[in-house]
Amino acid sequence: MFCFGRPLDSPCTLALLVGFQFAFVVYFSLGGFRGLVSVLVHSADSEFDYAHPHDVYTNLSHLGALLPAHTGAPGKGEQLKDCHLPSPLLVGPVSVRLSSPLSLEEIQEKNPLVTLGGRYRPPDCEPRHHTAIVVPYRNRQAHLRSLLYHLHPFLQRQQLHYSIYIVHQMGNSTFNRAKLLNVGVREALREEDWSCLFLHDVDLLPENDHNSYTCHPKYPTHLSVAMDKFHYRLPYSQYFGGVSAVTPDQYLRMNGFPNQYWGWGGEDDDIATRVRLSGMKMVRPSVSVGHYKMIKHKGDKGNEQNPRRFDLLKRTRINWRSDGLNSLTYELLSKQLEPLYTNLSVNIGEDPHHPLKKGPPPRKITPPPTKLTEKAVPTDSAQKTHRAHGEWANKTTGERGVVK
Ligand code: UD2
Ligand code: MN
Repeated sequence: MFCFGRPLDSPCTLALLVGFQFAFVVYFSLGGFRGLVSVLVHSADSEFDYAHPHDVYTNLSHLGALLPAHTGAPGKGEQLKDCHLPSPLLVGPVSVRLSSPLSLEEIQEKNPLVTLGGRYRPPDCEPRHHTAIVVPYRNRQAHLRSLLYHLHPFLQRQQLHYSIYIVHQMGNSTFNRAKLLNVGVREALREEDWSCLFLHDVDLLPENDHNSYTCHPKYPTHLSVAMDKFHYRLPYSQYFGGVSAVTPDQYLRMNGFPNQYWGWGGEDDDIATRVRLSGMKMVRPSVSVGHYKMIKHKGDKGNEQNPRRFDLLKRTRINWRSDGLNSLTYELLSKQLEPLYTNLSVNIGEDPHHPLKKGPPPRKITPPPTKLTEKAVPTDSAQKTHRAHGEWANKTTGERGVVK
């Protein structure tokens, strides 16, 4: 108002122009509207003091005293009360050990209530949530130890019934994260009626135990919204990488995850698109809660960038009904109940486009769990015809198998 009616080259108009320019630069350098909102929300939300985190084993020592009762014969007529909501054991921000993880034996000693296969149930109350943590894995020993050291006490403080499944891709074929997740979900559900399935990178450590490892009843959840790697901001709105969670029903509805992404990248965006195409949306915790640290690492041998990912992503709309849970083939080589996790060693075959590809894909198909019934998997009519004869053929990869 002060400047109205003044010539364009007046100092006041120039100051306004410079001011606007500065505001634009700040706006875009923060990543537009979303970035601005996240910064404002972040600074307004001072409820958590990340500068003074708690030790990740805080509040758990008293549980050790309950050990004899915990290991005693179950069902002695005495019914446990439902666990309190929210868990009284939560502390908020927890510190993360990024270097020199303890040995597996030392981690085991720190977690006396974790039973064979990496399973846990609160000893003093009836859990309200049943969560399977599924980790795609190959050749990341040190990261795995960091994850186990950190995640076991984290989940115990949330008073969950949980189990950790490491889905170990055997052999030297190109890594396939999404296919390993499909295998992990299927094997986990064969074992137990989990209400929530967590899809968890091995190198991501949650920094706030208010970030609940439970599922939203209607929609898939993306949890790793604020990572140190991305300066504690969401990199883009459809981002679904890192740590996410689905119920078995949501998983069925989106026909699981794609099997065709060999190598690094693209599969997380495909999964995000499946969520949308199957009529769902994704939900997230707030930026102030969804804090994670990623252990720094270089790219792995056998997980080079997938040059086909952009082409594949263009075809998610066409492929999602035929590529996923309903076209999954693999061979379960072994299942070992380790003290801190269940190890699933699997042969998931080879990238059919790899120049050095040899041999056919694995033929043996493990029977699906009762919960993963075919009728809930979206199909097109051509697929139905194949499966009417108890046989399916994946039109895209040519993989064949028998549905039991
Ligand atoms: C990003 C995503 C990740 C995934 C990936 C692309 C984040 C935090 N994570 O991770 O979810 O979408 O991009 O594929 O943005 N792994 C092994 N051994 C290997 C290779 C991979 O165990 O040789 C597993 C492990 O669990 C790892 C995950 O696959 O955390 C993702 O691979 P990455 O960590 O190399 O990729 P990154 O950090 O770019
Ligand atoms: Mn990583």
